[in-house]
Amino acid sequence: MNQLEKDKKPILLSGIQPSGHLALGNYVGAMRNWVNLQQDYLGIFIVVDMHAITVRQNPAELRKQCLSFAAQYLAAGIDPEKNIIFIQSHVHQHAELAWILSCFTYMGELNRMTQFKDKSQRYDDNINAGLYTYPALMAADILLYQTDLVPVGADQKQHLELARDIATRFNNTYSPTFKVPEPFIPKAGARIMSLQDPEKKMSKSDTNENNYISLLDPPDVLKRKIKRAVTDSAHEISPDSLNNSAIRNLINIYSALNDISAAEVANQFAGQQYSSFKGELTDSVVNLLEPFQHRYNEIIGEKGYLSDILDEGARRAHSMASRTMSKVYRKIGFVAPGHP
Ligand code: ATP
Ligand code: LTN
Repeated sequence: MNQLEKDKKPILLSGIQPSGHLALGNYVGAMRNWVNLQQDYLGIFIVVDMHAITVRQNPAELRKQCLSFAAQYLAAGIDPEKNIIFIQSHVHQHAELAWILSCFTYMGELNRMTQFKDKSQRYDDNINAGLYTYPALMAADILLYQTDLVPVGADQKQHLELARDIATRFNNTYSPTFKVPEPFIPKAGARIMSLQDPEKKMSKSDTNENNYISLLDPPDVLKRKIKRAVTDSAHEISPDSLNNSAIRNLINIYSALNDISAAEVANQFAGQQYSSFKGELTDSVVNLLEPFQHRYNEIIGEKGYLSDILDEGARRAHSMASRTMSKVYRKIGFVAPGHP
């Protein structure tokens, strides 16, 4: 192994759909870990617009959100000098590998995906084939770059396991081609629940804005949303609060933001009124989001800066992806262009 290979960092890859508004669940479940892990990995962070169109999007809004999400990746602390950030549709190999991998994915496997079941209930007027084959595109995103680690929230575990199965199946059919990636699911904050309905996950494209905290909500809106978050009929925090899904969720958010366990939070605030705990929680959220929003406003105001980063990201991603694609095409028996 030469020095260059020894210096090569392992690859970390993740993506978020530019649908709705980036929410606190996305931050603690995914983005925060991207930032923490970037020292030891080469990070590849994608704005997955091709995934977003599995649900109908307004074109002008989608265009705007793609850039806004990329700016929020940077505002969260992703270093564009050390990582690769780009928009999925700028790198054509994602669509190409997705097709190949869909031929290595069984319908029985896709039928078991809970995200497909949930989204086909939520969008029952548009249960399209893309929504169904979505996991093959996600596997392509990951496998194109010989990814080592994929930091995501708990809801993506099933998709990741399928990506591993697809990679293993392809490797066993031909010969080792794809690295089989490992998931990274955080201990705290992997599944933040809705503020109004703690039985369902906080989702950034929820039609009720009171269900989620947007990373771009101004402090008065954050305060109002937390104040209105559902609780139970008790009035104060106790160790028993962890048995109630609504309070447990608020405790989990506080725990994730302050790096202390949920049990410690329940002990620390035992005897305090819900309203006073909510005040502390609001402070934690504002402390996180104020500097974040400040950085975001600077970045989004400088359009040239952002597009240079995204162009450079797509260029580097394209070159890495084309290496994997030529291996894949050769292994499956496609004739190379120019060699009839
Ligand atoms: P949508 O509502 O638009 O379908 P979403 O909020 O579920 O979106 P995704 O784009 O599907 O967001 O997810 C982006 C990342 O955020 C993924 O890694 C996902 O696991 C994580 N994530 C999403 N929601 C939560 C949540 N409530 N708690 C923790 N992590 C989450
Ligand atoms: N399916 C993911 C988003 C996603 C992703 C990825 C995450 C698309 N491609 C690759 C990690 C790696 C979701 O959160 N809905």
